[in-house]
This record gives sequence, C-alpha cells and structure tokens, in this order.
Amino acid sequence: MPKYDRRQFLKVAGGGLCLTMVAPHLSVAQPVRAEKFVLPDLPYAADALEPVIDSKTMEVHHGKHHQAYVNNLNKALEGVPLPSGSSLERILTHLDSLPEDIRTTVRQNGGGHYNHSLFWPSMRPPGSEDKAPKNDLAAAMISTFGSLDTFQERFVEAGLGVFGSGWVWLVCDPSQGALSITTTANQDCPLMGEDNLQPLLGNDCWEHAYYLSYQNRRGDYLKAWWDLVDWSVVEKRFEVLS
Ligand code: MN3
Repeated sequence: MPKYDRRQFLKVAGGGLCLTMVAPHLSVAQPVRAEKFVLPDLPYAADALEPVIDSKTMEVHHGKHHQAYVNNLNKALEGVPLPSGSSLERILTHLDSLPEDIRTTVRQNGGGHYNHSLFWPSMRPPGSEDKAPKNDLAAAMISTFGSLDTFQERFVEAGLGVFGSGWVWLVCDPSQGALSITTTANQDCPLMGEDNLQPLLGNDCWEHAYYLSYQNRRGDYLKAWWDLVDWSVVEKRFEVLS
C-alpha cells in the first residue's frame, strides 16, 4: 500500500475499511484488482446501544444494509483495473477515473461502505460519563460554534433538514483545522466534495437507521443519539488531521 493510502487508511478508526487479499497469486501484466472489501464487525453487540437504537435496527442496518453496500461495491469493481491496494478513500476521491458505467454504483455503495464503517465505531453503549469532547477538539468546537450545546442544536437542525435520505456531518478542513457542519445526500460522503473536507463524526439520516423505534420522529432520534457518541474516537480523528 503506498504511503499516502496507508495514512488515509489509518485515519479511519477501527481499521474497518480493511482490504483482504483473496487472490495474492494473481500476477499479470495488466493490473487486476485482487482484493475485496469486507464488512467490518460491529465493535459491540447488536443490543448494546439500546434503548437509543434497538437491536433489530442494528442487525438489519449492519447485517443487511451495510453488507449489501459491500457486496455491490465488490461486484461493481470486479475485473476493474485499479492499483493494487487502492484504499476506499482513494477510490471515492477519484471516481472520475472509473469506467463511467460503474461510477454511480461505486459512488453509492462505496460511499455506503465508507460512511457506515465510520459510523459504527463512533458509537458506544449509552450512559457513559464522557458526554462531551475534550482537549483540542473541545476547544476547536467551542471556538467554532460558541458552545457544545449550540453545536449539538445545529447538528440536529442540519440532520432534520436532510430531505429524503442522507447524512449529517461534523467535518474538518485539514488545511486550516477549521470545523463545520455539513450534510450529504444519499450515501455521498464529505470526501467526495471539492474542498477535501474530512469527516470526523456523521449520523445516518436514512429512515432505516431509526424507523423501527422512532417512525417519522427523526428529531427524537437525532437528539437521543448524543448519548451514544464516543467522543474519544472523534478526538483521535481530529488529532490525526490537526
Ligand atoms: Mn445506513
């Protein structure tokens, strides 16, 4: 794996985007993709996030939705010549270099794999004492948003404003260390934009993320979700960038 890709890869906590060699013996003149993306395990039991997120939602969300993104991504990339060991980040930031007929499929399913691989390790069981970021991240958030409460209000507001399916994000512009809140449609991720925004924390605003427990009450889900956020993971992502 080239140095750049390894650095990008390590940015994503938990190594959830690991590529597994399945055919290392392949050696032909034309570079052929010899790895497949794999579904990362949940870092906790499916019922560990109850009552904020119910176990059935977690089982379907991780085992069916995320698995489908991984399967569809692998299928789309089958036989497509890519540099060996291409990271998902590199693929998502160079979509234009893919054959046109698979570009949308890779964007949707690669984005889905990437977003969910960031999402699972951003959470931990509810009821932790640590309900707020610390250190440099806390300072940057207070400087940007005025207070952590204001940040949370604006994040929830942005999540409520996602029409249809999408994500709400806390992102960092690494060139300036600047934080902001943004949203993406469908399974797009901030990396796909022109501004090189790096996602620090995202919440899934698709109905599949909350509908069984919350039905149409997305706002209730977005507010309850704060009890699950593992700020230590978000702090580490910020540290790598700053
Ligand atoms: Mn989802």
